[in-house]
Amino acid sequence: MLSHSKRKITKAERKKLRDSFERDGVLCIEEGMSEINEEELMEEILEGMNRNRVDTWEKKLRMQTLMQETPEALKAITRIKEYAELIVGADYNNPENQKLREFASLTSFPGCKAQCWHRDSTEINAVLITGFMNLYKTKKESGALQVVKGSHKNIKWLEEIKVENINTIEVPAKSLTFIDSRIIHRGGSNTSTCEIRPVIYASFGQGDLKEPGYFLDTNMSGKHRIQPAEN
Ligand SMILES: O=C(O)CCC(=O)C(=O)O
Ligand SMILES: [Fe+2]
Repeated sequence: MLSHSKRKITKAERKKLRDSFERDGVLCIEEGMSEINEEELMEEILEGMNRNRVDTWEKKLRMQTLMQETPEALKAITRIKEYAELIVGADYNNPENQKLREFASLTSFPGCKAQCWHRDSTEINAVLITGFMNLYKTKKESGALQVVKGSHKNIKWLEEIKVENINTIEVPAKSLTFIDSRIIHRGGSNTSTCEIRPVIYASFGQGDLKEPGYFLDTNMSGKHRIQPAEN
């Protein structure tokens, strides 16, 4: 895990981060979004539920909305972008792989079932990174993200998921977790009786992959991109 006080880092530290993201396909930055106001974002999620709920997964108790470019959301995108720029590899030097492709929210409520295990993209050379900001403290019981570390490197059609390889991303409020779109993962089940688990997420990368939903408000299309530092 990277601590958010580490945003200004040396070249060597950045290489270490990049190597670890390349190896694991996942990287957590605890409290990396600490200066973002989660109440403002929650307001925007609730407005989105009225405006444009998209419910792409289980129809019950897991809600997905498109995010709009409100001032707080813009701050959040900027922060996610800055961290992404630190950890992406050379594949993102291609301008076509730098654009914001998704900006949406997912909220699970008590009783929400786990998603099926999936990769957001099964294409071997897919270039797409997603940063999830957990608005609140997230425990396994509240439906934390679960990942199989390293699985982005070995894409097979049928795969056995071994319990010992599952990493459950339990994090403090306002943490940021990046995944490579090829990693096996799922939103977990919310077995709590009274906790919701809202996340907002932004994806940057290729826009022509087959599988991702590409949830992005049309107003934001083409407006944001990562600009990775020299590798
Ligand atoms: O809920 C999560 O953290 C993961 C969501 C996800 O993987 C998806 O919607 O594709
Ligand atoms: Fe996913």
